[in-house]
Amino acid sequence: MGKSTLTNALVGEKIAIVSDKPQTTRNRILGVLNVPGGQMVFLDTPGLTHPRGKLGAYMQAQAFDALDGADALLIVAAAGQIGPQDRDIISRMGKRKLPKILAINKADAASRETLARDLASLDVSSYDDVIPISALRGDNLEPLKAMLFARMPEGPKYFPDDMITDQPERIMCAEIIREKALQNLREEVPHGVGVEMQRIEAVSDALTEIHATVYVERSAHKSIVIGKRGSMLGKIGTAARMDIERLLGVHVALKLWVKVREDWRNRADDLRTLGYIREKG
Ligand SMILES: Nc1nc2c(ncn2[C@@H]2O[C@H](COP(=O)(O)OP(=O)(O)OP(=O)(O)O)[C@@H](O)[C@H]2O)c(=O)[nH]1
Ligand SMILES: [Mg+2]
Repeated sequence: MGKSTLTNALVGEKIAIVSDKPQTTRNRILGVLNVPGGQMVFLDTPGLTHPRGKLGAYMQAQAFDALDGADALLIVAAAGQIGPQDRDIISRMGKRKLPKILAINKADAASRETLARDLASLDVSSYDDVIPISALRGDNLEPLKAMLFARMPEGPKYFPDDMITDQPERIMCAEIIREKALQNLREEVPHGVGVEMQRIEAVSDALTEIHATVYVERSAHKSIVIGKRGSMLGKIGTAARMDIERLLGVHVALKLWVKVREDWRNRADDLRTLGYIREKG
């Protein structure tokens, strides 16, 4: 759909990881955008799909918890890829009593005809606005921001100007590693990847050492993640290190270990270790 790509584009910084694999986002990701005359806080969430297992239930809860107290709902669908499940969500969310905007994303990759067909086939009567956008190219994002801002109630400013997300650096580092795993691995392997930060240590002003463990669900997956003579882990590690260096602004020595935790996505203790803990409820 491009929810996280859109969140990053709206706040103007990379705060949410992105990949072409479904169910990339597992937590609610908060992003802050200051505009003339106000501030908007975006909550990027996992998709509203049907959950599987304990991690799936956690992800659903993250998405629904974010609805509580929201001032507006921005539903993102992908042009030319709107399936029965999307239609169901669009219609169910249409019943919510708050301002609702439907963004048809990936307009860059769809023809005018496809967009027109999508729009004609959807019941959007309960939505306040419908807008085609491209989160990737940035098309129509200014009008979208204006639409959202127009629906915002007046209230206190929640975050200081220099704060763009509430995620601690260690979580962002773990997410970057997971992103590189998602981007480089295939089939069912990436979905069973979890990253635990072991240690972040500034060894000097210019160098930080980071130790992290990559969890996988099966020993066969462990060999895939490590790759021939460590080639896959090296690729994931190098890509992650470069992004982490940009984030932290120092040189980073990144040490990755791979560990098998059978069925961790269904184990409460493992979910807790990896930071998948509900703050409420
Ligand atoms: N062509 C095109 N691709 C896009 C656009 N926005 C996102 N994508 C691609 O769509 C894929 C999914 O993007 P994400 O931002 O991770 O989507 P998401 O909705 O956050 O996905 P989950 O977190 O898994 O629910 C990535 O490969 C993006 O590069 C867009 O406007 N145009
Ligand atoms: Mg996402």
